[in-house]
Amino acid sequence: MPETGKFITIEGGEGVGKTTNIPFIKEFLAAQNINVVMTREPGGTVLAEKIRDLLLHNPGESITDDAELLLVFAARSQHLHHVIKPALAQGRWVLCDRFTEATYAYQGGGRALPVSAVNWLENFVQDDLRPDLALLLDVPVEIGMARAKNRGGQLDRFESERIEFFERVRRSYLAQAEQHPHRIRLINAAQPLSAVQNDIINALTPLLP
Ligand code: Z5A
Repeated sequence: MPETGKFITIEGGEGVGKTTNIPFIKEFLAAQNINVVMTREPGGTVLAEKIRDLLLHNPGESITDDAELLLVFAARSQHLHHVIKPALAQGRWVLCDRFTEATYAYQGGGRALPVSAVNWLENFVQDDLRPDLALLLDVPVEIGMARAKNRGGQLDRFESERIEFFERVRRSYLAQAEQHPHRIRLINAAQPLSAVQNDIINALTPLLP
């Protein structure tokens, strides 16, 4: 039986640099002969991408916070079953743009839903599967928002939230990193990109074969 692959996620609030750093991580791992399955949440399967579209763009009626939480986990269940678990079982590595740490941050922190509900759904949908490593890119909210704004384009349902929402998201992420330091690596993403990428390499290196 092949060895199980590693499950790496990249997390953080608005404009922290996830999209910027994902190709860098892929290339770094490829240079170590590690072929990575790249995916994202919400999304990663046909149905989960449809759910993403509903969540990010106004579907024609307001979405309750509870429905938002349940939709996120419905998409995650599809994603785990069709993409993540099969890849890991084949010994492949998976690099996922956001995962359940984002649910704690956005639905638990941002929307102020009970963390116990997120935790129950996490156990129900994932059993004991957790990322081997979550790279948490962190910048003060104002910096992230300014970066995202400079990038241009239309704001989605989440990006249209007020600054207090993103402050709660950030607080939740930082609290999670403190609670699970063995699997959530906090990276100061306000540094120049080369320093951020150096920290990413340092976080990934202990997992290399
Ligand atoms: N969501 C949820 O609510 N619950 C969940 O469980 C999950 C998700 C899984 C998906 O958005 C939304 O779903 C997300 C939460 C919700 N909503 N929000 N917000 P997403 O993940 O697809 O996209 P995003 O969060 O909106 O990411 P982003 O705004 O695209 O940011 P980013 O990818 O982290 O940033 P970037 O595009 O790489 O960088 C932004 C700019 O900064 C860009 O111009 C870069 O060139 C620049 N940059 C990057 N790094 C640096 C450094 N180090 N210095 C200077 N400039 C930099």
